Amino acid sequence: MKRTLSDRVASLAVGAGLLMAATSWATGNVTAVVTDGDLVIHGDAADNAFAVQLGEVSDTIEVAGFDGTTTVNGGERFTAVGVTGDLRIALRGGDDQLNVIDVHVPGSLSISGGSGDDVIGVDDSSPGANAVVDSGAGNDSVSMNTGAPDGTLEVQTGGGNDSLALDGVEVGNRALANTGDGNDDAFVCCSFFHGPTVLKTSGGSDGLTLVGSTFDDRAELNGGGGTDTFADQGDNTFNGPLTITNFEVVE
Ligand SMILES: [Ca+2]
Ligand SMILES: [Ca+2]
Ligand SMILES: [Ca+2]
Repeated sequence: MKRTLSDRVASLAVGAGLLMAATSWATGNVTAVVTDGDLVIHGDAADNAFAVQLGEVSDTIEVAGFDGTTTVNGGERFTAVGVTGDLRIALRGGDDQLNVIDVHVPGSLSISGGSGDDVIGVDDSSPGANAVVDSGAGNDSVSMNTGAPDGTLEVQTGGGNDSLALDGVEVGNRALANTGDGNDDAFVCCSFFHGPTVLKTSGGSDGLTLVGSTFDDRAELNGGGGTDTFADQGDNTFNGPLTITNFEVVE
């Protein structure tokens, strides 16, 4: 489901709130470089808060700290030109916040959160190839609203009590979402999975909520260990074989 303008304004208002909240803690320096057509971004061990977004000049991507506290290459921002391949981001240690907004690279998108409690949002951004997000250890929050329409999607939130939201994603090929150990919440809404898809919540007592989504190929929903709850909120379509296992409570 594409968000309406009013939804986007509302989420921007929420984002502005986060931005203000971030001023007290966001710190450190992020390095960003274009190498062989790939935009490669590394956080440091501090609590980084930054955005990667469509630049004001066409065919550019801008990397900027939320509030001037987290620096980029020692300054306020970095404008990447000549990105013809992948976008690769490693947040590394610290409690990081990353927003990827309106970025469309020809290659793949990969984000790793590393240790720390990370908040990762990928909005209105789709790679030409595959998308891989791994938020690592810590209590992370990952949200995506676009997916990988022509490729594969792999989202892992690792250990810790995580929250995962896939809202309006489209995946052209294979998809895997795995919230790992810990007591996690996964929410999948309004999405299209054209290839074989696995949604698993692994160890810990987790919740999986599914609504308004279409699975064109094989689908596996797996709660893993712990006492897990599957909430089918309706309007889901399974055009291939469906397996639901390890959910002790079905709502
Ligand atoms: Ca993490
Ligand atoms: Ca987890
Ligand atoms: Ca579980």
